[in-house]
Amino acid sequence: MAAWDLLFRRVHLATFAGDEPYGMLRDGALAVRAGRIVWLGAERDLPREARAAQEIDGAGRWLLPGLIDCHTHLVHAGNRAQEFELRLQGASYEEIARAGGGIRATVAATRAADEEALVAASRPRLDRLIAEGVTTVEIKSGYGLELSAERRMLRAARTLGDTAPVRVTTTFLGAHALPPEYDGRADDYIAEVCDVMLPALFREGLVDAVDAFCEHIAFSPAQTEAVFRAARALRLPVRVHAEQLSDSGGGAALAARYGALCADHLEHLSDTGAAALAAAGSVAVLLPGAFYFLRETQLPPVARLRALGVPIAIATDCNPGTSPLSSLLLALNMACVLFRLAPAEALAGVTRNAARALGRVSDLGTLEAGKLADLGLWNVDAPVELCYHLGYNPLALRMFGGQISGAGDVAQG
Ligand code: DI6
Ligand code: FE
Repeated sequence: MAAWDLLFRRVHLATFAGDEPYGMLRDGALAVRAGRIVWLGAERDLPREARAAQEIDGAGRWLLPGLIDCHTHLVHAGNRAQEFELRLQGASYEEIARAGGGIRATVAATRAADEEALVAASRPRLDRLIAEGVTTVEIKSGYGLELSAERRMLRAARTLGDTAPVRVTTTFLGAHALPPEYDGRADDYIAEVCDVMLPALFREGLVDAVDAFCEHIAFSPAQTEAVFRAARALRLPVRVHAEQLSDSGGGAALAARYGALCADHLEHLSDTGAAALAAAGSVAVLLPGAFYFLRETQLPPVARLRALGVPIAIATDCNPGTSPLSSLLLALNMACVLFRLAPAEALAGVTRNAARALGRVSDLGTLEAGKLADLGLWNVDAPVELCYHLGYNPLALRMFGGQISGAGDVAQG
């Protein structure tokens, strides 16, 4: 048999494949060749002739799929700490947005930054995710709101992915907010998004998916649908920010009609909306960081989503206005404590279901032979500990595409 590149021995596996919540396989082993998982199973079933160029003794640690943060606005300039202070004095997020702060403040800072500055400002956030075992990150545009600035954001996202051990998928979110120069002309801006910005950025290879913010402070269902039609014409998958602040637009159901990969936020999702997601097979991406930071009280309908079999993913929503969060581990904890997800559900939400939300489930998100060898080895007695600790990162070793990229105190032979 061909020699393996690397073999993990004496590990417990949480595969997130199959029906059992964690997909646990105790006393296991996992082999990697040419950047992919080629064998996994109980260690006692290792083929007698198994040979590997390198062996790692896991010493009873837990091996999980690399974590996936499937919703971020990680590329941006500046921060909005002053707005945080105002909100603590009583101003609401919507009031600040209506007064020209909010997203527009970050748009001004982002427009003023060149590509290099965007990369430099964003890299520490990405590094913090990587340090927690994240191997795939979705990054949206949406703070440029004009062709050249949206391009800089997406190019910065690609550069980050090309220069760090992480897969970056990009999402064009031109329909995030109305830029000030289009005040009172939202339909004209949407036409620019659909007819000029999206086709140009797509041709430049900068767009993997298309998103829109469907909300009374952002874009209407009709405007959102125009964006989806433009995406469909380019055969790009769509996703949506919907039912975050209100159940105003039925954005999730609309996205479902366009076969959306996922619908995100969803605190105010109606039963009809949930049923539409179920019928379309779309993932519900829940963002507990934004819920927490906005002191939202309306909980997303987790029980309903569960009952309908809608896959649930969890992400940081890393952004300067509503979720200045660059810890996916903390998002896991919040998903359990605030949204009452079971730890196995939360973890499936940053592995298997997050991969599905990115349309990458054939390659990523579970430990299965044939998938890419993006893995995390964790210094824990059980996977639930990834959700349990606050402010503690038990990552022992991280593997990206078969390469070890960040090792702690793990013995390597
Ligand atoms: N929903 C959010 O939570 C972020 N964007 C969105 O559509 C907020 C973005 C910001 O406030 O900068
Ligand atoms: Fe978001």
